[in-house]
Amino acid sequence: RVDQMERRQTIRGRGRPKKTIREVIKKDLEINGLDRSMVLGGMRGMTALVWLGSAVDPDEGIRFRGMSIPECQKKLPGAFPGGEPLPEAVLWLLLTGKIPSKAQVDSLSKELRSRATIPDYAYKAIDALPVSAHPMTQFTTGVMALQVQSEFQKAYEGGIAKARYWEPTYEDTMNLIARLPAIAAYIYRRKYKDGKIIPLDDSLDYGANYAHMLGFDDPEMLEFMRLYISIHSDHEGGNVSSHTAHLVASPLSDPYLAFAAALNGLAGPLHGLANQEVLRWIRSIVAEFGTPNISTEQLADYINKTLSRGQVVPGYGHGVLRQTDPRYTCQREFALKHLPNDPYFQLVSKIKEVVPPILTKLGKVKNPWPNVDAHSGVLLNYYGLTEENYYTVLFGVSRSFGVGPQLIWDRALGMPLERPKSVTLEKLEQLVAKS
Ligand code: FCX
Repeated sequence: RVDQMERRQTIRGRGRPKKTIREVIKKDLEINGLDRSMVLGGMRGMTALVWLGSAVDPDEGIRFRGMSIPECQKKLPGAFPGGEPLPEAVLWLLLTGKIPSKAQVDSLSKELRSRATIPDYAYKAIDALPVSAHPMTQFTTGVMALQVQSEFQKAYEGGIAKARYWEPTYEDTMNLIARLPAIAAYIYRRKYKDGKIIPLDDSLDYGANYAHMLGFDDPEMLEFMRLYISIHSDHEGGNVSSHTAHLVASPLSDPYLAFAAALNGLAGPLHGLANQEVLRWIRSIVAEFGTPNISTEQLADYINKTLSRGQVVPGYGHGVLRQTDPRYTCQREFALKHLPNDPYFQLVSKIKEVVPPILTKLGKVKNPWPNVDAHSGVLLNYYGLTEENYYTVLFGVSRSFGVGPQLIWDRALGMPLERPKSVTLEKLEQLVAKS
């Protein structure tokens, strides 16, 4: 116990309250080629990855193979004329860089359905966990169970040549993407409903089928799921989940192993879990005042209270973006069209007015604007998917559409093992002292 206290004390002494190296480095020092934003700033602003599918502009936001979200909405085939882009169309675009025809998208939908068989042991692996386990823990477990069928692992053991690595990677990726909705829906049904599996409907596309297997058949919800999966698919390569997948795949771990690791990163509250946190936070506001119809002053007080507790305002801020996230904007447009009078949507709109000036006033927040997670929860809640702890699973299914194609390209391009250099704190302190 004494030893334990000593260990803790050593860390505490080095921690944030003290004037440590972190504060010294914050003075924008550049020492011997070591940029503080790389070494101590979570590698912000460091370009270190090739990512084919998408790129994020700080002001304009995401572009999928050069196309903005409104362009995708205009040019990619939907389930009906003028409908939201089908996720399969986004997958085709991210993988090939080309805009598919409706017939090509339909054939991809069919192919994914044909690959969607789930081995019984994957359900059993999930069943081994208590129902109380967080849905993301159950999800990663299900993905790890699917890994048993990895084509890449089999091919590697069989001595496949380097030039052909991408082929079994392609098979694994397509199988994984195809199987995720059934695994994800099983977790939802098991944790929140009667546990009965709703089988895949051969007449439905990917997004609609996922909603259907969860137990939702309202055409508006099916359409929202198509939009949801499309906009959550990819966000260039440096975000935690995408980068994790790329990193873990770099020593030739197969797509299942890489994607399970990515999910574990997505499950962090500063990344994909933020969508869960947003709805939880909105509910706490409603609980505090007994109604979502609150005044601007009441809302500002609540936001300040959140900050004074040392917590972040979930759904606001971003590592790269410096304006409102276009993924927020397109969800807002969807809500304005379909649920303009929903009191939770109206509260979200009010939050968007009140939060940015408060965060700006703090003087340290680089982006006070809403991100994708600030909006998705109220839409899902409106359509009856009220269990916010499940929301990151939806994000996870969607993220496979961005991560998967890149893993195929990583192998096709022969991308090397990732191995950046680190530096000890002592060495860093010596460099600072000398500078
Ligand atoms: N509320 C309160 N404080 C915030 C904040 C917020 N929404 N956003 C940033 N800050 C704080 C940071 O915590 C940091 O404080 P510190 O210096 O005391 O540690 C300071 O402002 C500077 O951070 P900044 O450089 O602006 O932002 P980062 O790149 O470090 O972090 C995230 C970006 C997204 C992690 C941060 O804005 C945040 O915590 N937001 C809330 C959680 C969230 O919505 N995450 C989802 C992001 C995204 F869309 C996704 O991945 O899904």
